[in-house]
Amino acid sequence: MTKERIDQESKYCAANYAPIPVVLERGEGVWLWDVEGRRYLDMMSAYSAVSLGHGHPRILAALTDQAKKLALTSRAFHTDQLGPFLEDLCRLTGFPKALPMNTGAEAVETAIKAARKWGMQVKGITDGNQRIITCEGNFHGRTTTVISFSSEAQYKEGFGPLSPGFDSIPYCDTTALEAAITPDTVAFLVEPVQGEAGIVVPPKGFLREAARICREGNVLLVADEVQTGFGRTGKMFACEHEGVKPDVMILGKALGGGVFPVSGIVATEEVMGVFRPGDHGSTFGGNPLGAAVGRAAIATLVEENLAERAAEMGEVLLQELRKIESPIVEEVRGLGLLCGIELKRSAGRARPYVERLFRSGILSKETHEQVIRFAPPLTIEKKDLLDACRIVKEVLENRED
Ligand code: IF1
Repeated sequence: MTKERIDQESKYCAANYAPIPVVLERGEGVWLWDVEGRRYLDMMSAYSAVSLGHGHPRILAALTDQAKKLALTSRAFHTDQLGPFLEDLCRLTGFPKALPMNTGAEAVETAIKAARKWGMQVKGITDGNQRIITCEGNFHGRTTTVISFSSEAQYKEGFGPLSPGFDSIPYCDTTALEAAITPDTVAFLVEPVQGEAGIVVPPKGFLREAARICREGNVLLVADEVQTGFGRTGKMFACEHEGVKPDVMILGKALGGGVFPVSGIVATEEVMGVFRPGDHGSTFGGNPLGAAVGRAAIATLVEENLAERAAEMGEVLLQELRKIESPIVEEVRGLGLLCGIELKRSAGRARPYVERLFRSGILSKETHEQVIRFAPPLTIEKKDLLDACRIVKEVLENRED
C-alpha cells in the first residue's frame, strides 16, 4: 500500500516536494499512523499549524457543526461567524482591526499592500516608490512578490520577472536597519524567530531596538508571526518576549486549528484605515467555516494554557537535546516548542538523520541542509517528549542504524 500510494502521488503530482517515504492515514493528538498501521510521534505538526494536536475534539466539533450549518458565502454578505471571530482575534492580539485571509503567503501579501498604501496615503510617498526592508534568510511564502525578496536562489530562479521595492539587511543587524531606511521606506518586515533559515533566535533586545528604530524613522514594524504565533515560542506571540507591539502582525497556520487554512493580519486603525471596499479581498477569506474554527482554536489555546505549556515543554526539549553528546551536533537552539539541531558540516546533510528518526517513529523535517527541526503539538505530554529526546539521542550518537 505504501509503495502504491507513493508511486501514484509521484505519477500525478508536480514534483515540488520530496516527502519522507511514509503514507499517513490517521492522526490523534500528537500521534500519526501510516497505512501499514505503524505509529509515529508528530514532531513537526505541519510546520506549527497543528499546534493543538490532530483531531482536537473542540476543533472537530466547531468544524462539523459549522460545516452543516453554513460553510461559505463570500464577503459579499455578512455572516454570524465573522464578527465574533474577529472580535476574539483582536482581543487576543490587542489590535483594533483585522483582515481575514486563508494562507500565510496571502496574509503577507495583505500586509505588504497595507504598508504600501499607508506609505502613500499617510506618509505621503509617491505611489510606486514605496520600499520595504526585509531580512536575509527570511521565509514569508511562495507568491511571486514574496519570493522576490527571498535570499534563497532556488525560490526565485526561473520565476522572474521579480517584484521591485525591497531592500535586504542581515537578520538582527540594527545598524544596517537604521542605515537602510530612506524617506521612501514604509515598513520593516521581520520574523521574530526565523524558521526556514534554521530556527534562528535573535539575541535579546533585537526586536525592541528594531521597534525603536522603526518608530523614530516613521516606518511600520510588520511582524510575521505565521509560524511563531499562537503560543509556539512560549508566549502567545513571539513579539511579547521583547514587550514589542508591532504595527502589523501577520497570522496563519495554527489559527486554523490544524484543520483548515485561516490567516490574516491585525493592525492599527491608521494602517487598516487605508482599505476601502474593492481594494483587496478573497473569495474564501473570512468564511464562516474558517471563522468558527479560528474562534475555537483561539479559545482552546487560551483555555488549555498552551503558550505556558510550550514554554515549559520547550525548556525540557532544549535541556534534553543539549545533553546529547555527539560529535556531529554543532548547536541546539530554539524558543518554546520551536527547536532546531544544527549538525556540523562534517556530518553531511540532515536528511539521512531525519529518515533514521522516521524509521525510529519520530516525524521531523530538515531545514536547508544542516538543521533538523522539531515543532511538536503544544499539547505534547512530558513523557512523550522525553521519549522523543531519547530516540533523537540514540540516532545522533550512533552514526549507523
Ligand atoms: C513550504 C519553512 C516553515 C512561514 C512564515 C509565511 C509563510 C510561512 C514565517 C507562508 C510558511 C512553511 C511553508 C512550507 C515550509 C514552511 C516553513 F520551512 F519554510 F520555514 F513553516 F517553517 N510566513 N512556512 O513560515 O505560509 O502560505 O505556506 O500558509 O513548503 O513552503 P503559507
